[in-house]
Amino acid sequence: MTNFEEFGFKITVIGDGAVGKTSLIKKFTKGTFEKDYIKTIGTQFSRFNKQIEEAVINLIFWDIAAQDDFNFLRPLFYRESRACIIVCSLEENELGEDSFIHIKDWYNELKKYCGNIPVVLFANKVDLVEENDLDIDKIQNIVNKHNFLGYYITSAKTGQGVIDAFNAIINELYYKFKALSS
Ligand code: G3D
Ligand code: MG
Repeated sequence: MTNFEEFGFKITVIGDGAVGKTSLIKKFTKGTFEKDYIKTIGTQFSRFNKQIEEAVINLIFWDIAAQDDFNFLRPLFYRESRACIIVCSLEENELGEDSFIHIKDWYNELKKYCGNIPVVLFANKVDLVEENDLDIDKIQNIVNKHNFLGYYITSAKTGQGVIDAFNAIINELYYKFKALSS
């Protein structure tokens, strides 16, 4: 009989409103997940299980609703996060541009509550832009500046890049904690 090892990871998903956080999580979990929206604390969480090698990974994604009313609950939102996904939107309008400028603010908040946990950047809504015209240097520079693990170009609408992006951060956590536990 195989002895399955179990890991549980909380991953927080942050970024400006309407960049696609909830849509990305839905796309990755194929909508088959258990979903709870906690209106009172402005947070949605989604559970998802995945098997890697001989291990079962229990994931819980905490998806911030970014309402300022809930600032006092930020410590609860961030508590015990093992990794973080910061989402911005590539769309060429104020929402997209602001979401890029605010990456540093989200990152600073994360650091305040979680210290140095692994962070990946998802640049979402690529379906709304001409991919060949993307300023990749601008994205790479912010990744280098903050020491993010990397960036992924995604579309929650078409699914482009979504599975690979989530799997990258999950694999990173799995191999890190597997090494620690053996
Ligand atoms: P949030 O959780 O970050 O606030 P949502 O963002 O997931 O609620 O998405 C906000 C809006 O953007 C939604 O539109 C959603 O369908 C859309 N969206 C999310 N990801 C993508 C994407 O990759 N491409 C495109 N074209 N749209 C996307 P509505 O109209 O439902 O509010
Ligand atoms: Mg949302």
